[in-house]
Amino acid sequence: MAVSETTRAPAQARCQVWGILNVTPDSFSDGGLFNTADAAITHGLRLAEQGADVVDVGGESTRPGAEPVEPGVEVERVLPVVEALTAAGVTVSIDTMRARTARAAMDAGARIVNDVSGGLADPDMARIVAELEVDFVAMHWRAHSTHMDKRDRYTDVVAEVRDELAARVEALTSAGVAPERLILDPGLGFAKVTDSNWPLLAHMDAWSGGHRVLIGASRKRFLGAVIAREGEEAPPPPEREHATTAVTALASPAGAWAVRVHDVRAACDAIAVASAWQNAVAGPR
Ligand code: PMM
Repeated sequence: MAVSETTRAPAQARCQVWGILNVTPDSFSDGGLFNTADAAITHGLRLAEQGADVVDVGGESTRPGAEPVEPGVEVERVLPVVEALTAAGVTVSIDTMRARTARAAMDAGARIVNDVSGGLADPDMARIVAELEVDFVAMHWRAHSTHMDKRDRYTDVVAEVRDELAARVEALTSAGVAPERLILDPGLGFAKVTDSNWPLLAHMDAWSGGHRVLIGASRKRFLGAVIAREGEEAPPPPEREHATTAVTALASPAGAWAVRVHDVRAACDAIAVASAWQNAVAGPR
């Protein structure tokens, strides 16, 4: 099935906010901060209190150059966190490329699978997601983190991402995943170092095929590159927060269904401002 033939995403009141929770020693922005189950649970609860609709729990870094972790280590890192957050009523997604981790997280109460490889990295993923009957984030992905930067080669990035995502939609729906369960993500920063990211943000409708869209721009390199002062190094990830919030304010009225961010409060504020603006455009003068 071509992406454009799929069910249009249901309308929603406002763009969702997904809070990032990496239970890892080495993620690019929050690596090492929430490396114990207790610290991660405390932070996950804080993200929910701040307004996160979903807390996205990951146990393996996907930053450029990151080496994979042992599957057992990933499961050990995430399971106690997923259990505690879901027991507290938080909606959890599991950020994993492994079907085994996805299933274990679902058994522990998670409700959504977020796979940065869109089901490419693990041949069992599509079947497991079809069996589980859960929402699935299919991100655009070309290679593992160790060598993805070399795959930032496009003639027409929007058309190529559209076609490569359409191939994932085809494979996933053929395996039994319902099209309305799919959330597409352009994979900002994944095989896209700097300039390749912007056309994907500017032309969401051209590659989404009417599916819900998740945007994960938070604190990434391409934002550092645009805000760098002349003659200076790009600011480090925590100093890319204002740029992230600007992306949220623009992505929400452009039709993003959700943003995946480190600073939930900032994203909620940006979405509230964008919504008030949009309502005033539609309302009386
Ligand atoms: N980016 C990272 C990890 N997981 N998942 C989705 N769906 N989209 C993304 O852009 C994305 C992701 C990068 O690492 P981080 O967890 O440190 O932000």
